[in-house]
Amino acid sequence: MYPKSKVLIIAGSDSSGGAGIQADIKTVTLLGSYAMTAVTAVTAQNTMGVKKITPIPTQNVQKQITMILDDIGADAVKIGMLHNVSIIKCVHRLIKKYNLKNIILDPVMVTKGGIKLINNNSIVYLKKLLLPLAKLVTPNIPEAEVLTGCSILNKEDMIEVAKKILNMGPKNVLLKGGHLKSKMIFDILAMKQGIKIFAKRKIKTKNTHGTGCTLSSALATCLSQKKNIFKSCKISLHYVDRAITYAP
Ligand code: PXL
Repeated sequence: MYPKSKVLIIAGSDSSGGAGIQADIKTVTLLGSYAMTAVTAVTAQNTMGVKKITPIPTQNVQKQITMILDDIGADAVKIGMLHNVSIIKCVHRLIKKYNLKNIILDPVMVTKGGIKLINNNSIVYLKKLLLPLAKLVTPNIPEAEVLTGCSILNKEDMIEVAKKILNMGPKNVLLKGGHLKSKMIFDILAMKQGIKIFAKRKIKTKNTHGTGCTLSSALATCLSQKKNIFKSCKISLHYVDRAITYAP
């Protein structure tokens, strides 16, 4: 089948295949588009945890991206683990230079097991350089707390914090509620026009590794296929829900 659009993924590799670039390629492909990648770091990990993280030199990351953009082009860009300040600055420069649209920023910070995928200094640059360029940013609750310095205990806090992040420059914010301890999950979409809340029952499972990566690449794919923000969120959240239900 002819792919519907082209998606550039800038992220880290997860050897276990559940998260990172591997989850992204599977998602973009399953949703009918063409996946291209720039690898920022290689992790060695399995279901028990991350053993080693090796960053790719910035010049190499830059070349991966420019080779793609000078030839094939991209209808959307999914940004995941960027690992360090040098790579963040490089990605910022290239987004500007190529005037890239439909930037989906997953502000990846730590793994579920608590391993840092980005250092504190990087968070400053992520906020300053990349948040303002994003069409959509997709923090989970711990990431939203780091981005704003506010703590989140309930749905009302989530709405306030999503609005705060929106004021930091991105066009839209999808704040994912899976970390709250409740039977329902509320995901908050903050747009310039207002707030939408997606509610669903939490699925009791340990198989949530890679759900953030999968969601952000589903969103990038939907936006690259010219679906609007609300419809993209609806389709992508449903896709991840099904992926969790049927995870091996
Ligand atoms: O889910 C966050 C994440 C992103 N990218 C890579 C990862 C992980 C979590 O393990 O390994 C490469």
